[in-house]
Amino acid sequence: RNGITRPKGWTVSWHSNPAIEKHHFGHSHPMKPWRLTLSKSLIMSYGMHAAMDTYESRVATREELEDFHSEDYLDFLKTAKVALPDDTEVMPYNLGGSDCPVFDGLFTYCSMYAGASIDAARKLANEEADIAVNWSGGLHHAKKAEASGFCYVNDIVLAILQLLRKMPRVLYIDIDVHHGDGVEEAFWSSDRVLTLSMHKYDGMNFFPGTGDLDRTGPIDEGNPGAHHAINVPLLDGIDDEQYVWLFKTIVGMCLEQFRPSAIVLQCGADSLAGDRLGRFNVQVQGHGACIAFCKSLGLPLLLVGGGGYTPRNVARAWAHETSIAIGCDATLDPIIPDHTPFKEYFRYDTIFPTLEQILGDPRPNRNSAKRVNDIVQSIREQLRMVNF
Ligand code: VJV
Ligand code: CA
Ligand code: ZN
Repeated sequence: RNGITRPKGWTVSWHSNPAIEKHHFGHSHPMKPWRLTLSKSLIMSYGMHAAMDTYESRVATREELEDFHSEDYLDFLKTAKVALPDDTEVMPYNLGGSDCPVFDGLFTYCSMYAGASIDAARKLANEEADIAVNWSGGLHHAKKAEASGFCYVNDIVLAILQLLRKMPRVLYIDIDVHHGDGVEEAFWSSDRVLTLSMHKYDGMNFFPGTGDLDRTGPIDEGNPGAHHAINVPLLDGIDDEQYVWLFKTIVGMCLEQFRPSAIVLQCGADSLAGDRLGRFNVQVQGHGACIAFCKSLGLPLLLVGGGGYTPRNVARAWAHETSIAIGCDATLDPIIPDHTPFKEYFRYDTIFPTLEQILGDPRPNRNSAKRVNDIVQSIREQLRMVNF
């Protein structure tokens, strides 16, 4: 044990349930809920659970889900049957394809990760926690009446709606390698939520194909949501230095102009180097520096998961980020504890498996210094139109 103790005057609430982790999207589907088991075992082998208030995730109620999703979509999601191999019938709501398959227990899976984000948001709204963590959430592509990109229910939108009951303004930040289109769309016409997503954007070639720099909100002037969508389109191979500089600079500007009452941070781990679907060269240190920066702002902070398709790297990042939330990152032994279940998963990369060392073929960085500066300049001008 690293002797991790509960920080004084500081509460982190941790929301999880093994029932979520046992679901399967199907053979060789990139989304693997057991990456949550791997993350949890790493967190617990460091003894970090002892420093948090731990809660078992529960299913969201029908009423809670209807805060965002349409009744007909929820009806279908609840009753959808796993297709037989010879069944070619297409399902509505973008369900049943290879990205969003219908699998055993789908509705329980969705309701539970949503229930966890809703509970986490309520802990913050009721001032019962300073940071609330739900690594099973962060499913940012789900729409009001449509599944999309491995996401069926948008727990982030539901959590933000909870926060808005008590707080005037919420800043949403999304460091998943994909564009946070579902959250952006849900609050497109609102001036109470500022959405900021950093993602790979390459015309229509990378999912979901939206999130260009000039998509800043509704274009009809007078719509309260105008200018309240911030998009940071990036190219392959961005490194820690550029990524963290962009993050701190842009989030800093958002804070000044928008003065949020709380921050919701989607910590998608597919922006890490070596991700099966991602294209960036961000390390555990850089990814974690974004979480540390948000914590340093002293606002109620909701951390949710998201993408992440190289499970051993996902577990490293989210264990490291849990330690940042608690404030024990500096004292954590970088060598992964010997008694970690599934230790084999961390053996492949290094001779001495460490928490922060991930394997990633260093991709050439296609982001020039000029490009990065131009992005900041453009967002600076956009934010001049945003006033709290
Ligand atoms: O690019 C797409 C859509 C297609 C149609 C479906 N085929 C399978 C892939 C191309 C246009 N979808 C993306 C969705 C990414 C979702 C990311 C979610 C998050 O991280 O942002 C938040 C949790 C995509 N990229 C890769 C795949 N789908 C993919 C899906 C598979 C697969 C391999 C790759 C589904 C099943 C199997 N292999 C067996
Ligand atoms: Ca993103
Ligand atoms: Zn993603």
